[in-house]
Amino acid sequence: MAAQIPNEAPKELNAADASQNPGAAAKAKTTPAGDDHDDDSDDEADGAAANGTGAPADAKKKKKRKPRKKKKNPTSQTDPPRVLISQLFPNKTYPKGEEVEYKDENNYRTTNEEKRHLDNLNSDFLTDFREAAEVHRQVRQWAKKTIKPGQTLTDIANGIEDSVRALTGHQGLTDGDAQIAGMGFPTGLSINHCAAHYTPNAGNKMVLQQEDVMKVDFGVHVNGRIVDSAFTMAFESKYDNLLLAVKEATNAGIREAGIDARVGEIGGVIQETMESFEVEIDGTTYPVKSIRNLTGHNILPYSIHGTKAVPIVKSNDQTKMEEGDVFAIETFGSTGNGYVRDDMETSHYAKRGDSQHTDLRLSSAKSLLNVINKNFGTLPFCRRYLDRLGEDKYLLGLNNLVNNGIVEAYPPLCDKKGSYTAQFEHTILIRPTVKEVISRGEDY
Ligand SMILES: [Co+2]
Repeated sequence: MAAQIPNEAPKELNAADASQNPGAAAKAKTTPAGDDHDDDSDDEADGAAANGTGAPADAKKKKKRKPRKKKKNPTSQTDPPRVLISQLFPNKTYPKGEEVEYKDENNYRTTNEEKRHLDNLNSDFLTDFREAAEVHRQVRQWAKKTIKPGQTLTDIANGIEDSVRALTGHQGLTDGDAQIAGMGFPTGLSINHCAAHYTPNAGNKMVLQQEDVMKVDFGVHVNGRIVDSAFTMAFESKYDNLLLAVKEATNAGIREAGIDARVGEIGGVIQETMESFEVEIDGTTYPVKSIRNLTGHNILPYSIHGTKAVPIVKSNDQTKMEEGDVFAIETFGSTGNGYVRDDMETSHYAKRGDSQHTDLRLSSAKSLLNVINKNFGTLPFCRRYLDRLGEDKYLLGLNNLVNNGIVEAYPPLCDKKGSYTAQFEHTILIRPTVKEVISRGEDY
């Protein structure tokens, strides 16, 4: 999700994430081969149980009669993705992201004993982030090869979200389940001049078009460790330079990030990279502009927008990145004004972490807040997530929570009509020893 620089009202936004798949997740059937005797199958379990009761002969006999329909533990991902990621990587040995050594005076950290010790103390943190990142990569890999013009945005969003929930093993339909693992925030599917925070609400019939430029921004979390990563899809080559500009700008931001790096300077490098590109679309040449009121952001447990912003234009912000920080580095390029405004119907919301207890007089607001507390806590959600929990007629209550400052609304953010915007985003961990681009994949 992208964060937005407030203008009049102090409003805080985050916006983009996306994920990618690093590895080659092959598709595989989960059905076992007929004569594999070594998997833990139902049959073996039966046999063991039988042995335990001292009736081995019976057990054997039974085993022979039974047609083999055991499930072998799958060793590769399915299409669509439905195999638990923890099953594909036994003992939680999830792939690392891209590890980058710190530069210059921080280079000693890579091998420093004390820093390595600090790193080791953080193993749950790393494991959770790496699991979430691998889910992101596998789901986005599938999304990239599957998403085609002609599909509805609703089907695209459901396809991604069903996959994330399946791979984390948490459907999020019982109290607290969505806070163990699952969607880190709703799937943004923002098209053309819209840069961020668009996802379909119920009844949305929008269909992806051949000429569209779509930002796919979704988050995956495990135990509140949110991986925020985004990419842009286009089906016409005329947009190639726009996408390339943004991809390179994001990579420049990632390269500049590190311990003691100042965010305002990172913004300058991002802008310089972005604005060195132009793109010709249907005979007109446009400079590619950084969208100046969108930013990257740090990420805190269960909180997609921390307290630090990473601008994507040059700024005097002297805030430093520090050991232990987690950042979403995201950049947005535009052929329009390079400035976004709220537009269209809101879909994204999140309970504010700093909300005071207020005596709500509206009973529908009170009961909806209960639902939000039990299911999402401070994780962002969208209207579709309330629908799937069986909530209806919640809009009055929801707006009341927004007006009381308990829930924040994140409306879609759009540049001028007729323009095109693109986004790429990665989550990076500022570890004591190295910078880990946790969501890096072969795709971006
Ligand atoms: Co973000």
